[in-house]
Amino acid sequence: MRVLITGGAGFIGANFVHQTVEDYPDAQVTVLDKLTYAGNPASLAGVSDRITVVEGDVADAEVVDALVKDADLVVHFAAESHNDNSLNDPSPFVTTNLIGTFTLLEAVRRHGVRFHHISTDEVYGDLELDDPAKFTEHTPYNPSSPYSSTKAGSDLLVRAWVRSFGVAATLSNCSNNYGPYQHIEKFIPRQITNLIDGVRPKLYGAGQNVRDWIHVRDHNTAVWRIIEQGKIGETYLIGADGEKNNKDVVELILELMGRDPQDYEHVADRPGHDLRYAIDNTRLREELGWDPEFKDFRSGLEDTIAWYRDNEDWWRPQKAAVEAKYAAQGQ
Ligand code: NAD
Ligand code: TDX
Repeated sequence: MRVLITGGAGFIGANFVHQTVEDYPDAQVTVLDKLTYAGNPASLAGVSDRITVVEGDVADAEVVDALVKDADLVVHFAAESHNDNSLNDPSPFVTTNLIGTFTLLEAVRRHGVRFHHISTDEVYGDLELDDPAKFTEHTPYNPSSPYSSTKAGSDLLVRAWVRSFGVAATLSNCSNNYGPYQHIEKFIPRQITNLIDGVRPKLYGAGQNVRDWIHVRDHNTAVWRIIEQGKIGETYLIGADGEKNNKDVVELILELMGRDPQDYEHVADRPGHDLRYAIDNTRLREELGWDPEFKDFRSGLEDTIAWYRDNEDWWRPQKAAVEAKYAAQGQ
């Protein structure tokens, strides 16, 4: 099986590459990645002799066509992924998330290649804090940010290419991931690395916003399950019942790192900040029999803290620039 993994040098993609090499020893893995600020070849160092890495843009039709032609399966992770960046400059979000997905869809259509599209629960907008509801596969799309709206648009392109052109695609929309190799601009690794540096964690607004945390390894086992057993044209929601508000997460990180749980600061809130995400994973569990491995957030977080402590070489080169950018916007 020849697998083309787009965005394989990013957080979830790199973890997916590691898991694929481990669990599918016969797979021939090619990574297509533009190596933007978020792509780090060091995340693939341990498997570099087992994979081929091509530096290129998913919106470049020529590069994409040549790689898709030689693949049996495309797993599409590549995206601009950070909400805060999308508020500062939406342009690369439109190009990568919309044009990039369109370019891949045209190539898999031409060459009859199986496609799996990786997306986010943010396409559904947000829920009220006191609403017992969760997102399901039938929740109407209602994205809030330039990031989530371009992801929503990319999902709709995939659905249309399935219906109109018979492309063999599945889709998955996952909740917030945590784990190794996550860029330090993101909430959890930002606070862990701040604490390693003796800096207080930064909570946007009052910290009441709720995210539904899942370990990246569980996201990726679900993706493989959908690729192998999912129905073509269908969407599966991926989540592991991990709802927590940001304040509780910061307090837990502080506690696990041996600090006073109240020793954090409130900073400027994100404009348009989604209140709450929550995934109903019934379909994935009941139809595909998937079950997460990391059921205890506390121990998953402990492992993640240990990873950032042990891998300072991986994140240190980016820390000063990330914090300077946040400081300039009062965050
Ligand atoms: P990331 O920002 O860590 O990685 C993105 C990768 O894509 C990087 O390696 C980057 O270099 C690459 N890339 C960006 N633009 C490209 C382009 N034009 N051509 C080729 N490569 C390009 O993102 P992530 O957190 O690993 O997210 C991966 C996917 O999962 C995204 O599609 C995202 O929407 C989705 N997702 C993420 C989460 C989460 O919690 N992080 C949750 C649900 C869904
Ligand atoms: O310093 C911070 N302080 C803070 O309170 C940062 C960076 C974030 N936050 C808050 C904002 C969110 O409520 O923490 C929460 C999580 O923030 P992010 O890590 O930026 O994630 P989020 O915006 O929820 O989006 C993430 O999950 C869904 C990924 O970045 C997306 O790619 C994915 O689709």
